[in-house]
Amino acid sequence: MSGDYNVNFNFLHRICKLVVLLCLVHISVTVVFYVRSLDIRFAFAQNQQSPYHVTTTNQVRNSDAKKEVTAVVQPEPHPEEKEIDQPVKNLDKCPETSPLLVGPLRVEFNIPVNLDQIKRDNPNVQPGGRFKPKDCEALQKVAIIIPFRKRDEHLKYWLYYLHPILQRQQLDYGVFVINQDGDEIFNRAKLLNVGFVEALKEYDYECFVFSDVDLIPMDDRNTYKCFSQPRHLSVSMDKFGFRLPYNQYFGGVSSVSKEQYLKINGFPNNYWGWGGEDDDIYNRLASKGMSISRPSGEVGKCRMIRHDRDKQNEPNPQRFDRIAHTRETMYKDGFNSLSYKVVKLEKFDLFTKITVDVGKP
Ligand code: UDH
Ligand code: NGS
Repeated sequence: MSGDYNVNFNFLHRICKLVVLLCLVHISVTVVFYVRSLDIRFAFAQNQQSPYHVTTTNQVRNSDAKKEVTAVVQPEPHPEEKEIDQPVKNLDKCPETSPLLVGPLRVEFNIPVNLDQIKRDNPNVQPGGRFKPKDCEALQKVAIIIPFRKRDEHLKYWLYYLHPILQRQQLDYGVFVINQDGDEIFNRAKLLNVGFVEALKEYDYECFVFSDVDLIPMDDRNTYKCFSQPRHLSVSMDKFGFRLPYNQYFGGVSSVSKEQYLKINGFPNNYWGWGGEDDDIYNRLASKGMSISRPSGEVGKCRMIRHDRDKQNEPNPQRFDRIAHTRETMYKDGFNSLSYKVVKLEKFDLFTKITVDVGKP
């Protein structure tokens, strides 16, 4: 009987050991699977939170691969950022003639204009009066220089009409208003020299358009750019009955390339008061063998805002004597003898205003 009991006990003991072993195996397997599931859930949660795009979980787990992944991980761009992040597109050159031109324009000065409205109407004009086309590379970088003092009403009309025209002409341009400080006698040509120098400090301009503040083109085909010869743009002004007053006339609005300007040592600095400085510029160009290019009388039509003679800009009695000697004086009076002080530089929405002390006669 005791022998039977022993056999049964041993058998039971073995069965129990086997059950315990099986339990242990079961627990181990469960623990392993649980830990693995935790790992996967953790990795998934990390993936969800990260702004970075990680390729696979396997790569993250392998510590060597992890280094590699860190190196190749790239921020996923925000949908709206995508365009900005793109490398600068290789734009095609703008066509020789802009397809946006409309031709003859209605120009009048009895409508009210205000700067806020002009700004709203020209949302693509950047601070300082800068613009460049976004779909093509402009053919020229043009600085527009306006000699100025106390003509704010005229400037508003100029900005109102010219910004839309210049954008349609697909130019890469900036508008510089060169404001003569103080109440000394006015010096238009010296202000133009200052504009040339100051504009070049800001950007690699290759063409300079010099425009009186009161002249508005009546046709957007009169492109404010440079040509192989210096260009006279205001060729048929309303005040002259839409004709040239004389053949050598180079006043109002004209353009010269950087190269043409430097060839003539810029413009004279010693024409104080009204008249003759534009004739001196003409003489300089002619003496260097250049001729004047012009648009047709039809395309070159423009209107002048009527006004009284400005104070401190009376006709210069020395002008006739000076223009008789341009060829002798031009090498010592001009770009190479220019001196002035910048008093203030202001970047407005639609133009850059540079106030300068140009001295006195
Ligand atoms: N300018 C000013 N402020 C002045 C003087 C001139 O801003 O006090 C600028 C302005 O850009 C002007 C340009 O310089 O368009 C040329 O000025 P100007 O006086 O030589 O030429 P404009 O044709 O007047 O403007 C000429 C005299 C008009 C007398 C009219 C009498 N009815
Ligand atoms: C000439 C002036 C120019 C002037 C032009 C038009 O006589 O400076 O008239 O003037 N030359 C001389 O006086 C030597 S305007 O009618 O636009 O004021 O630009």
